[in-house]
Amino acid sequence: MTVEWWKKAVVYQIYPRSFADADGDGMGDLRGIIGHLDYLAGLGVDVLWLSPVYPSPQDDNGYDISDYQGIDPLFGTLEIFDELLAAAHERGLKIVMDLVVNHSSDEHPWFVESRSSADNPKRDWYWWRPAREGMAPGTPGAEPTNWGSAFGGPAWAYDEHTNAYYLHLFSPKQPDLNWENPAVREAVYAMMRWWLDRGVDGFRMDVINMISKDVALPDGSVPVGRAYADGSASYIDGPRIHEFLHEMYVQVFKGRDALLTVGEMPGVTVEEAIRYTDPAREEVDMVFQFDHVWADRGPDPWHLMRLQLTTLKAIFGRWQAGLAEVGWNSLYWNNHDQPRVVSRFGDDGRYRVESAKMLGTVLHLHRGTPYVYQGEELGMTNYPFGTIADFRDIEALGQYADAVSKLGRSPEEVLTVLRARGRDNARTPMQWDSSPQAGFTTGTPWLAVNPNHTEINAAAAVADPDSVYHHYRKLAELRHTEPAVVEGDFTMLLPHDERLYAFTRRLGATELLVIGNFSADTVKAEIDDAAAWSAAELVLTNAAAPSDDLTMGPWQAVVYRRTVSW
Ligand code: TEU
Repeated sequence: MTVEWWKKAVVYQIYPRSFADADGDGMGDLRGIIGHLDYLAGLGVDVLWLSPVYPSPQDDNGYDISDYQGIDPLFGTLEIFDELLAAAHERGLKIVMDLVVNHSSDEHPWFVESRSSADNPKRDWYWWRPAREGMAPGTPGAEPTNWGSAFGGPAWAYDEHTNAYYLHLFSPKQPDLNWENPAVREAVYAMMRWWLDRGVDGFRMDVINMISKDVALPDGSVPVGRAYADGSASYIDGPRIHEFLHEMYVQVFKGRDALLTVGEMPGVTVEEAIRYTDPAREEVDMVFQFDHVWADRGPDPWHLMRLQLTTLKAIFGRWQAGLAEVGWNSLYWNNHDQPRVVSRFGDDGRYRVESAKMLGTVLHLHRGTPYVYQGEELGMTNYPFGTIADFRDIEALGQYADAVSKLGRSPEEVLTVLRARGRDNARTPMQWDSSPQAGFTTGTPWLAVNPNHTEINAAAAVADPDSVYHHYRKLAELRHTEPAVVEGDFTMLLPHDERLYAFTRRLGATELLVIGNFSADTVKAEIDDAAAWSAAELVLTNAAAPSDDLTMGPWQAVVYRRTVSW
């Protein structure tokens, strides 16, 4: 049986506005990416996923698209995009686009038409509903359901012009498209084919498990720490989701080779993921699940909770076992919505380099396709945010407003959580060198550069053979050269250990042992066969070889390989 190419691949996510600015306007752009393709090829990754570069009012940094078939002038032009695609392909790098079709921008011509009158042919392309029965339209509580939006406030916006509400699970500038309408689906598929014909290599599909809604739109209940109800039971893995994704596969992907599709799916369960990624069902290649990035989220969103390593292991163990026979995992610590992993699960002080390498090792040695988010390969850290004025993210600002103004939470308790978990941590400019704006821009960056760029930057990392960058390069190389990393089965060891993360991978006669120390303590790995393992080939580590009883130093990671005959 042939192994699909994307099982052997490492994907690198670029958040274009924060990657590299070639024209000095303080915002990253396509020419900035072109200028750093050799850096990416040097890292040994196979695929670049670009966060949205389409025309957009930038209410949610491009996840609000007003033209699906163009490039925002902030980033360049379609001609420059074609140049980027060709230059990437020349270096053996594929390009995957972000597909944001749960919602469009309210400035997209489809929505402009839809809101223009109640009998416009595009009216039904979005979710329009009258006010709640017996309530005056436009008054608080008159929304058709009690759902909150992800970015604070209600999930419905009142439009005086036609005296009706439209649904927006995210910002009011991101109205949800109505996938029940076949014309919407056809328009989306045609747009996707247009990009594939242009030469792009696949799609990362934004909140794609939310496109099918329960048309009854029932109310939800209000969670702790939130001002509005959670409606997600009506739109996560909704009634027609598998039908829609299979239809998309048939209409867009069937018969085309060498593509990659990954569905971003907040709240997806293992059971649903098996259906989404079973090749026989023809839906998507893999999904982004959220369980592990929600593992340090307590019942109250405004109380920080520390990660329990046993919880994290139970989550990954469940996903590894669940998709062992059918389907495929994607693996990630970071993306543009998550805080920096070295600050979150590692130690961004004394053991920054060691813990960044350990986290990379543990993740990349799981079964699944690993994703690296820009700067993760440098061990970039969270930003030292001060007040709410330092944040730009619509989510941070909206949730802060709800928590402080509507729920009376103290600004300081909310800020404590936003500083640790806020999305802007991921979005500070890429740190290329130690110069004043980190080599990101010659102008004023749209979001402040982390002051630690004088120490943490790509130029320094590439020059230092012991850097996090070179460790990530070795992880990509190991995936390309060792089939057991790609295809080996997965066995979790030491599930109850709160400091060590250990597992084996096995393919035929090859067995790998991976151990990561999630602490600054020196800890002995109490596994069967420790003496034999420590005599095996040490393929990769971030420190000196452990002693012959597998005693792991602070934040140490090891990968051993041996040949077994039973
Ligand atoms: O994110 C989906 C999503 O669920 C986010 O709300 C995420 O869980 C949250 O921000 C974590 O704090 C996708 C995109 O990745 C995100 O950037 C967009 O804002 C969102 O969809 C709407 O398009």
